[in-house]
Amino acid sequence: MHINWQLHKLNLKIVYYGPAMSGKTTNLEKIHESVSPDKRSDLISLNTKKDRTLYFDLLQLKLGKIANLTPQLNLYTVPGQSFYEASRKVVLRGADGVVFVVDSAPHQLRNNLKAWHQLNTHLTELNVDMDTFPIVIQFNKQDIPNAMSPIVLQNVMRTGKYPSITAVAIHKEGVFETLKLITRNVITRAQKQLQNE
Ligand SMILES: Nc1nc2c(ncn2[C@@H]2O[C@H](COP(=O)(O)OP(=O)(O)OP(=O)(O)O)[C@@H](O)[C@H]2O)c(=O)[nH]1
Ligand SMILES: [Mg+2]
Repeated sequence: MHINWQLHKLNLKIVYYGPAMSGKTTNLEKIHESVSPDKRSDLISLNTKKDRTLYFDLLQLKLGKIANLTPQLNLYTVPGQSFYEASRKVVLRGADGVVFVVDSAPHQLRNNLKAWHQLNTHLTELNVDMDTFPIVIQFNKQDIPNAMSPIVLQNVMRTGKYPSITAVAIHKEGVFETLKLITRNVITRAQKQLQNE
């Protein structure tokens, strides 16, 4: 959270994290498509030739005022491919909340688990208290044949203490539900922090 008191601006950062190809960039593309241009920035994507995220994507959204401040949401994605671990950690720095995008394909389970454990490690290293930090789990790609059910994924990945949404991001299903939930949790936490200042 960063406040510019002169401009009355509250900057909040939400990071979409998860294994390669789980649909993180697709979430931002769908939000970008659906929000009117006066309330959002362009979608900035730094991609490889094959459309894989190279460093991050960024989309900024304007929200209505809270406590005389105009909040701006900065939505980032991390690159999921395993060799970009250092970039993921840089993008996570300063996050106010995380959406963990799960790929529900059974053969991706190992990659989901690896990414989830890595997120936990990075947040711990960044001194984030995982008990109070806003995290939403998105069980994406529920449309594919043999998709693992959210309940099974939740049990295997032990994500049960965090709220979750099922999604088919390519069809926009669950994309805004996820965004609303993480935004609500991030704003609630920011308001508490502002009251304590
Ligand atoms: N069937 C299906 N495909 C999806 C869904 N969401 C995303 N995809 C597809 O999965 C592929 C990868 O999506 P991206 O959004 O680029 O994935 P990413 O998580 O950003 O990948 P990295 O940038 O490499 O980490 C694309 O071909 C998407 O169209 C979904 O809900 N169902
Ligand atoms: Mg991507």
